[in-house]
Parts: sequence; structure tokens; C-alpha cells
Amino acid sequence: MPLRTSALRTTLLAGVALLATAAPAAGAPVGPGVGAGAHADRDQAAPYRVTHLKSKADVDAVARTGAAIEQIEHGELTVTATPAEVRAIQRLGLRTVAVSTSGASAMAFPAPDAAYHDHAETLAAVDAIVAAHPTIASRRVIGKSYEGRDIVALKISDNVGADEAEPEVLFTANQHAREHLTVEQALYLADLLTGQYGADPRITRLVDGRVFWIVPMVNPDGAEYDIATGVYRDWRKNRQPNTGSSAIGTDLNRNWGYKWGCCGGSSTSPSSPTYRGKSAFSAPETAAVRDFVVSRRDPGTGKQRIKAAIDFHSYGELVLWPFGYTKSTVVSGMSADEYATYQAIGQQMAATNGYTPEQASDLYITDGSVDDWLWGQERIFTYTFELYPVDPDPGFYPPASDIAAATARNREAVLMFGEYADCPYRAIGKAATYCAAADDFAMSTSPASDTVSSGGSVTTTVTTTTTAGNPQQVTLSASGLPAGASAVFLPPTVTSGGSATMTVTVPAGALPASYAVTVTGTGTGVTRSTSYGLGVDGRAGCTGSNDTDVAIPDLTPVQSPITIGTCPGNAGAASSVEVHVTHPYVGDLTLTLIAPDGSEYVLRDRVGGSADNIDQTFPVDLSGEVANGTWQLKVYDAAVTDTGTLTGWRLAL
Ligand code: 0X9
Ligand code: CA
Ligand code: ZN
Repeated sequence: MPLRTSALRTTLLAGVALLATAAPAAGAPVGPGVGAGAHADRDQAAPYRVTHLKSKADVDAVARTGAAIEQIEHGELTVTATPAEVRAIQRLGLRTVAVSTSGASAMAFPAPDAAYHDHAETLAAVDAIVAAHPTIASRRVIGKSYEGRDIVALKISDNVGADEAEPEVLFTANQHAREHLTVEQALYLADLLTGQYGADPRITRLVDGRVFWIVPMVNPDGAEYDIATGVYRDWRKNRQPNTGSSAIGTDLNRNWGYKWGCCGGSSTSPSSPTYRGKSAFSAPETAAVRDFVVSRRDPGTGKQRIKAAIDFHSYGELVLWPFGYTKSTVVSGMSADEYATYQAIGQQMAATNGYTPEQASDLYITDGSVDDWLWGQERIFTYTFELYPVDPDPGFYPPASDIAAATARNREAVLMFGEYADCPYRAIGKAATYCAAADDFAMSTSPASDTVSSGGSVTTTVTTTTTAGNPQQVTLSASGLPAGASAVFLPPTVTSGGSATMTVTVPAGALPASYAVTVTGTGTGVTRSTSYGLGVDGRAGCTGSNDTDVAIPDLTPVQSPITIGTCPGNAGAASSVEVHVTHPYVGDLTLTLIAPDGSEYVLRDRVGGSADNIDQTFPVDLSGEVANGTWQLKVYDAAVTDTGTLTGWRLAL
């Protein structure tokens, strides 16, 4: 087992004095956490907020528990209650939040770590970003934590007020309370994408072409609890009580509903740090993020608009991909190409930040993790990043002075990931296979190639075929034509499934040659093309070709003949010689046309250096030569080592 695997596992156990020396079972999840049993009874009553009241009857029921009602405001109560009374209130289905007695606001981070953002500071940072960049940033509350704190998502995109048809990218952080560095990572990305918009062309392109969603603090109750006393509590879970147990909290990253609790990758014990909850999505925090993700499905097609996601954790410096519930790579829900794509992008990202890329289950088996759900259920390409550091010390609590470097370190990986979001399969060269547009079409021409005399015209039928989704309007165009030639389409626009006639008219002076014409169809969402081979002939009776292969040895000239017998008078001033040679170093080659009377025309003399092959048409003024007779193309290779073949040539006089 790799060292970093055991390092991370040891870390999760750190602080649990009892288990510090006990080796965890292979593949077992983390052991019971600090804070289990922390809910010790006190005889003294303390102030609480009571939330989630539904009616006046709830107020009466709270009063009957014996708790003293101090205030009723905004549908919430403030009470003074003993621990037994608090439990009685919770049994009513209401929620209780301890009210800090040390002042109006809860404790922030300890002074040396003041740069870290607690919940209020995180919301303030998000608000400041929105205020500074109102055209590309907006904020929404996607739900409330168990204790009633806002779980906020920041949206970043051009036209931020509109729902555009752009691939969406989700970043989530701080499912685990003590992983405070992940909040800083999320805020770093929010600052990067908004602050560099319009300044850095790469970021501008991303913000224009994507929708980014950043949820910087999925578990605000846990995060606040972790810092509430001024001494870190090493807390991991949320702060939801568990029926029949005094232990608090659910491990949010074991509470997601894909293969929830399937495989020994989570605990059924409320006191465990990896307690999976009483049912999938029993935690309000996971349910809120789930509902948000589901809300991003296109209302018309049902297609998930979020294409890619990263869930940030700490620590271990890892790039992890699904599945976590199984050691298998390819399983139902994960094809070989999907796995290869995960691996390729994971490795590419890891190459930029120095993390270790691996499947999540290589670390240890987890079930009910967010990445398994986002991929397994929603087909969102999802990675888990375990941030800095890799060693247990300082573990979950790196000093604030480490924040800047530790977060900027992921700049490149995240930008690259955002760029892949429209079609991750590009990473394995399979964009064409998997990333067809929802509405798509293919093109063809019939005939697929033809010849035309210069000064003439030729027609072909261009057919469009709808290959996916609905037909669309396709506007036709052509490129790669001879100079001065035109292509006219009738009709110029077709509905995919239909066809048009393309008429290519070639001017009288067009260079006789083979032209690779590209016929392009510009649809409403996608552009497709096909190729059309167009040969332009010279004057009737004045052209010839020789496609017999002739080997080109070193230092010995070779020749290939074309005999013309039916061309009246002299050759033309706009004659052409089309030559095809395969050769690894065309800089060795001299090409010479020899007229029937022996006069030589050098077409090309040792140019092109180390380039491969010649496929070129040379215009020549041959008006001083009688056309009929045997013409020769002479090829000379002036240097040793590289040899090749003359595969064919064409003469138009
Ligand atoms: O155990 C976890 O949830 C993650 N490690 S942490 O120390 N941040 O708690 C690792 C999860 C790896 N598995 C998946 N991502 N599925
Ligand atoms: Ca946009
Ligand atoms: Zn974590």
C-alpha cells in the first residue's frame, strides 16, 4: 500500500488517542472521530435558537418541554433549555442551535489563522465578488444547513442573469468541517475567474463559454463548530443529532445516494466519523446540493447541464476519480472509454500540480461519496482533490501563510479542467465519437469527385443527413477552389435531410490541377463538412498523366515520360505540371520538366529542407514549345541517405 494512502488514513485517525497506535484494517474506513460523545449532559440550562417551527402548536409544544421561551421572532424561538429539554425539542422535529454566550457573533478563526474564512466571512467574500463583478457573478442560497445556516452557490459566467446553453462546471468545498483550506481554494477560484475576466484571455474565454458554480462551504455548521472554542476540534461531520444516540453528526461524504452504504465504505454507527446517516440524503446539506444539481437539468430535454465537477477535500495531494465504492475500473456505469478519459484528465491535471492521480478506491473504499453520485447518477465528470499537504503535519490545519501557494497551485489544473468540460472525451481523442451535438448532421457529395476543363463548370449533389436529434437549417459553402472559381448552391440553405446542387465554375485561366474542395454546412449549433475532389483539365487534347511509380535513388537522375499527340500548335503560357513525390527530405530534390526538343524548365531546386513529400502544381510558361511530342519529368536526388518515389505527375499544356 503506498505510503500516502496510509498517511491519509493515519491522519483521519489523528487526535484519536485511543486508536493512535491501532492499525486500521486494510481498506477499512476511518475510525471513530473526535467529538463523538462530546454532547455531554450539563445540569445548567443554556440559550438556544429553535428553528423549523411550522405552527403556533410547535411553540406550545416547546413550552411543554419545560424550556423557557425568551423570544419569538421571524418564526424562530430563543429559549433557555437544559440538555434534556433540548433533546425533547429535537424529538418534536424541530432544530436547536446553541447561541453563543460570549457575544453576538460566534468565534472566528484563532488569531494566527485569521486569514481563513469562517461562514460569515465566506458569505461576505462571495458578496464582495458579486458587488465587484455584477455582470459575471451572482449568488444564490441553495439550501440551509441543519442549524439553519445558508448554503450558498456563486455563479460565474458572462450574461450571468441568463440560463445559457453553455457547459456548466461545479466546484464544491468543505463537506468535511475541519478541511478549512478547501474553502480558501473555492474562494481563490472565485477570485481568479472574476478578477482575471477581461484581463487574461484564457479566463475570459472560459467565463464566456462556461457557467461556473462554486459552493464554497457545504458544511457550515461543522466548520463553525470546529472553530467555535478557539481551539480546533478536529471535527469532520455535520452537526445533525442522531435519534437514539448522543453522538452528533453525519459524514456528508458518505451520505450521497449512489450505492449508499453498499460496500463497507462507511459506518452504521452514529459515533463514527464516517457515519453514513440513517438514509441517503438524510443530511440537509447533501440534500441541498443534490437538489441544486438536479435543478440544473435542462427542463426541456432533461439533460444535465453540469458537465464537470471537483469536490475539494484536504489533505494528501491527490487527484481522485470514481468509483470509490469499488476497486474495479470498468463496471456498470463506467465504460472503458469513460475510465480512460478519467485517467487521462486526472493524470494531466496531476502533472500540473504535482498531486498523485489515482482511482478513489485506491485510497480506500468509500460508499455514498459525492463523486460516485455525481458520476453514477448524473453523469457529471467528477474528481475529488485532496489538497496540500501530503504529510500529516500540519494536516488539516496548515498555517494561513500556506494558503496562497496551496491554492494557486491548482490554477492550471482547474483551468484545464474547465476547458475539457464541453467534451472530456477529447482527452482520449474520441470527441467525434462521444461529443456529437444534440442536433447533428453529416454531409456527403455525389459524385465525390469530378473533373472540369478550365473555363467550364461541373455539378455535384450535396446531401445532408440528420444524425442526431432534430433537423436543422444548414447553410452551404465551399473552400479550397481554384483561384477565381465559384461554387453556387441551389438552394443555398437546406433543412438537414435535404440536398442541394453545387455548381463549380472554373475560369479560363485556372491552373490545371487536382483540388481538394471542402464543402461546409453551417448548422444552427454545429458545423460539418465533406470533401470533394475537383480535377481541372487543361485544353482538350493537351493534357496527359503518368502514374507509374519511379524509384528515386541517391545521386542518379530518373525520368518519367508523358507523350502528347493531339494538341495543336504551341503549349500555353499558363501550362501546369502537377507532381506527386513521396520522400522524407524534399530538400534533396530537383524537379525539371524537359520539353520534346530537350529544353529544360527547372520547377523546383532543392528547397523545402526536411519536409516530407511533394504534392504540388507548378505553373510554367511553355508558349515557346511545340506541344506534341514526349515530355519528361526529371527527378534528381542530390544527397545520400534519403530516397523516395515519384508516384505520378500530370501535364496540362
Ligand atoms: O474519506 C473521504 O471522504 C476523503 N478523504 S478525507 O480525508 N478528506 O476525508 C476521501 C474520499 C475518497 N473517495 C472518494 N472520493 N470517493
Ligand atoms: Ca455565459
Ligand atoms: Zn474530506
